[in-house]
Amino acid sequence: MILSVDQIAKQNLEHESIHHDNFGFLKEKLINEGIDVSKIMEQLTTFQIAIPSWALGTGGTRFGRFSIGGEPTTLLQKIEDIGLLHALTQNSGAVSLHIPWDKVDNEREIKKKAKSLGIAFDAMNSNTFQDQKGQTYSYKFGSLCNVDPAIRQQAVNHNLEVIELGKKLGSKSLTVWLADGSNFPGQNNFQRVLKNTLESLKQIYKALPEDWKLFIEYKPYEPNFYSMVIPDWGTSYMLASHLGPKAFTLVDLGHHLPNTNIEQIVATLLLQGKLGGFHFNDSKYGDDDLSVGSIKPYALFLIFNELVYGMQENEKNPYPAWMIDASHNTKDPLEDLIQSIEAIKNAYAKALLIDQQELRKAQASHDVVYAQEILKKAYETDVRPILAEVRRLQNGALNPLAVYRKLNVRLRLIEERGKDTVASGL
Ligand SMILES: [Mn+2]
Repeated sequence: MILSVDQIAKQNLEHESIHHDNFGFLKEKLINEGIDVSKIMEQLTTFQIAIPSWALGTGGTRFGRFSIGGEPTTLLQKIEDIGLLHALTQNSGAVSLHIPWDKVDNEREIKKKAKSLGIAFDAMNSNTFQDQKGQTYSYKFGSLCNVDPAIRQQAVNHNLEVIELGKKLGSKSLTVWLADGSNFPGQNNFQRVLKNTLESLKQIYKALPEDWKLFIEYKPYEPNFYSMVIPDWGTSYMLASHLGPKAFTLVDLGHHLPNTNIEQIVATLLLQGKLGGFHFNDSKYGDDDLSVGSIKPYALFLIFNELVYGMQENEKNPYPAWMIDASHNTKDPLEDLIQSIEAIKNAYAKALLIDQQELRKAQASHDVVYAQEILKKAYETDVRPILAEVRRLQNGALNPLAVYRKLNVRLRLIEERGKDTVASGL
């Protein structure tokens, strides 16, 4: 299924006059406050968020999985679904593949389909946290960290294959997330597994093309519950620093213990030029993979405040790679992704409204109250008319969720693909 520009434009007619009033009012108000609205709109236009191929089916838990119907079963169908999202939102023009969940046996066709829908290939994701059919060695006791060199080599080789595949597709980065760790004290020698991991990563790093980046993700617990080999940003940063200039830390919002000050981590990594990428989601307790902004929208805004500052000030930090990393059991995955994209842009747009100059002044004069008020003022501005206008100008939907529902997209996908299809992945 493909949504045409005309179909979306026709749906926009219904919302157009209210939108026109809302946007006009907000634009005038912001201009009166000295804000460069067109610059903000430019920044929002170029902002593209990658969609992981595994977010297009209903996510499973270890207790059960409830298919929504019409789920994409092939990579071509997954790219088509991202095409639907991109047509509506104009901000999801990239896909992040997961190997071996995504079967790429027809590269040419896949590249052609992606190109026709305006979709680029973002980071490749390797998987050494599961055993695959026919695999020689098991990752039950770790992959890149394993005490057995043959198991480590198998895991390294898998990553090298993923790089090769990514080269063919036009990807420029590899994300490594390791489930490696231990469940009980004494199971692992902490120093040895960390050293093994670094040595394995060095082999992977050596195979990276010149213009590629390696992203190292961290996570404090789960699936291992006593220790993880890369539990925090400090360990990831240390590994990335040892590897060299093409290696970076990747921050996944859900991979922190409750109440961690993620915005401070973001600031530190930016200062060091080592923030490579971002995985968006939200959580109440742990790695809950809830929709972005559904639980802690203010924290998301504060994170974007640091990102906006860092993207301006820290020239040696490359432009970060943005991706949504969430998986749901209860919502239509496409509706959920529309909500997530909107929440991310909402936080970004609000952060762009912050009066940085005034904030510096407040900080210099130790005016704590005023500093907080500056942030609050930006946060409490309803920026949705700006987001809608940016979409309209790019032929997207004024209200993506309303259009998705009005055109019965899910129903049409079920008619096309069947009720019982299950997307590959978790
Ligand atoms: Mn992640």
